[in-house]
Amino acid sequence: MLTQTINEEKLLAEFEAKINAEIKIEPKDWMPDEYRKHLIRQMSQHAHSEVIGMQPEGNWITRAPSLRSKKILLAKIQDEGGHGLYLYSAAETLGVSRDQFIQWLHEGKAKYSSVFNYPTLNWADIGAIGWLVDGAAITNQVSLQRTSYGPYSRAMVRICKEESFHQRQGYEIMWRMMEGTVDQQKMAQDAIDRWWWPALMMFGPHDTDSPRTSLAMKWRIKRESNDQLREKFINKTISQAEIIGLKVPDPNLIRNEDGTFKHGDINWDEFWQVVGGNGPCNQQRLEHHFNVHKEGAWVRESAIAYNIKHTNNQ
Ligand code: BYC
Repeated sequence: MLTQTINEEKLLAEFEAKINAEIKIEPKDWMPDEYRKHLIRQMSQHAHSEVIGMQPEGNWITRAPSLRSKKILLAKIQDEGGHGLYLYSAAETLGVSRDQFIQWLHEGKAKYSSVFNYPTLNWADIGAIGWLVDGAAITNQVSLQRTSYGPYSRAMVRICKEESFHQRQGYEIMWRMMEGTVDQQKMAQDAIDRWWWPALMMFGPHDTDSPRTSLAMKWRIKRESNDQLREKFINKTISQAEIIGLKVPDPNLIRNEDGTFKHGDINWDEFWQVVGGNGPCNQQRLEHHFNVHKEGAWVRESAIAYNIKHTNNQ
């Protein structure tokens, strides 16, 4: 027993020394159970967010206002599906199967980002998602490129490249609408009014109310805290809004002397309601995923059958 404890202490010290030296932890390396569990939870939730996040945008593929905008939207949504796949694969290196991740999602045991439980009511919402939701996501993901777990970090490098295109295409939609008719300008303002606060909530609770942050920062899973990232996001986004004539819906926003901003109070009751399954679209999103997953079973079975046949013939 004593030998086992000494051995574990030695392994933990080696693990932490690697992290402090910025050496990535790889799947076959020893890691504390808590580190593995945190990653399984965060990475699978991240993967689910990418895949569930396809739904609010998918709603507008048939109604995109031009062939160009339809092609861009289709490509973007496909990218999100791809991000989900990289992330599920990276999370599987921690010893949990993709089937298990999906089952946890369907049973309500795994979360996905709160922001995808809001509806997309008009075309400007597609602009707002790209600009604000992808903009918030990329702020977090740039930081996660330096996460201590190798497969997660490498998935983030690739995802960030695509995400920056997503952010720009969303901003372009908003900018075009602000150059358009008064009705189009109103639609754009209405979209930012509805998406601003959910985008700020994506970063999670304030640091003082975030139970997971302290260990995640110690082991460099998270490199910046929820509040630090949220501040980065508002500081870059508010000037982008001003350039095209949009206003963020925050009457208590403070402009600091150094040009940075302090946002007003976030409605945390709304956040926890949405996280707890009671947002406007939670039920719809999960039901849709469940049904499509069930209907798509034959595709997975055929792929496995093809793979077995192909391998046997080699
Ligand atoms: N929504 O202690 P905390 C995309 C939960 S998709 C729901 O701060 P942590 C895109 C949290 O899980 C990219 N739940 O936790 C796709 C925890 O509950 P559990 C989305 C949230 O993990 C398609 C509890 O609250 N990005 O770009 O240290 C179209 C306490 O929180 C949320 C990611 O998924 C939330 N917003 O920090 C367009 C990023 N916030 O699990 C775009 C990856 C908190 O203990 N994830 N909770 O029951 C992360 O970076 C971190 O997990 C978080 C939370 C910052 C979200």
